[in-house]
Amino acid sequence: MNPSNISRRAPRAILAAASLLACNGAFAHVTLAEGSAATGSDYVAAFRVGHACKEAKATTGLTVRVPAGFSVQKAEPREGWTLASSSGEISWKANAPQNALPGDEKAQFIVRGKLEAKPGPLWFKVLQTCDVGSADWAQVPAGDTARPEFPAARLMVLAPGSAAPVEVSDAWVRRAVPGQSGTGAFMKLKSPAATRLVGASTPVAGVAEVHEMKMEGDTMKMRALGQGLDLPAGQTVALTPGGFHLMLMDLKQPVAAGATVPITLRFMDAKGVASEQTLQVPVAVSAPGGAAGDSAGEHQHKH
Ligand SMILES: [Cu+2]
Repeated sequence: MNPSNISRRAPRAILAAASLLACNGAFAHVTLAEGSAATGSDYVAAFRVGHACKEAKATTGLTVRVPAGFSVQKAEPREGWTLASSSGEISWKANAPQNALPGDEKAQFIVRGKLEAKPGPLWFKVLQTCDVGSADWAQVPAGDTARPEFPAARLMVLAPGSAAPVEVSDAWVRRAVPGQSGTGAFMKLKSPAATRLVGASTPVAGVAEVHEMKMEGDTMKMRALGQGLDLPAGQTVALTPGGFHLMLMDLKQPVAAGATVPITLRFMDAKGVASEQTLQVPVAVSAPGGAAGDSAGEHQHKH
């Protein structure tokens, strides 16, 4: 393994750990700290355990069923736990109740190996055993929107040199009436690997920028994010009216409700790999699904 890879990974692991503190439902699952990696690369599978099984007080064991396409080089032992590996399985088991992982503590169980799978999702099924009961994180979602109760841990395997695609959902552009010079685009972004939204473009506007809207005293102020917007691995970042947003300025044509606007997002990941994704974004008067509170101000652009 290239040592520079290790040092680059470390800060991200810390970031991931920090984001665990802002605990949300997603971390109830067993997930991989680094959600994407290139085929042919050395990969550190760090399984994050964020809580005990339902109604249990502590995690007492973890068994990872290693999928084809990942060849294990080394599993990291855990103090006070017994590490065992057999063909296709790696398990850690607490030697005594006092070595178990308390439900309110988070830990990572680490397996190093080489990724040989073809690009696409690779699923690691993980059995978590507890003082009471167990949870088998082994369900493979049927589609992109499926949310099984016990999902397996997902690794997005990438072609070498390519960036992990960012998941975009609930995207919309606020309609602009004729004569209006600017409007905003909003969406949710979730990247499997740490990346940054560094820019955007669209044929309907002369300029598209990543903006932040913030209260300063009692005035709402907007500013362009020159460094772009951070997308921490696996975390949903929402672009909303009143928060981060894409500002479309110097509109070339009316942006009418019901129309669709192509928007190209530009990303730069933590390894410096640039990528683009083009979306077809519907135009609406307000957030689809009727999210309240965004009718204040037709998104006038004042700095
Ligand atoms: Cu703005």
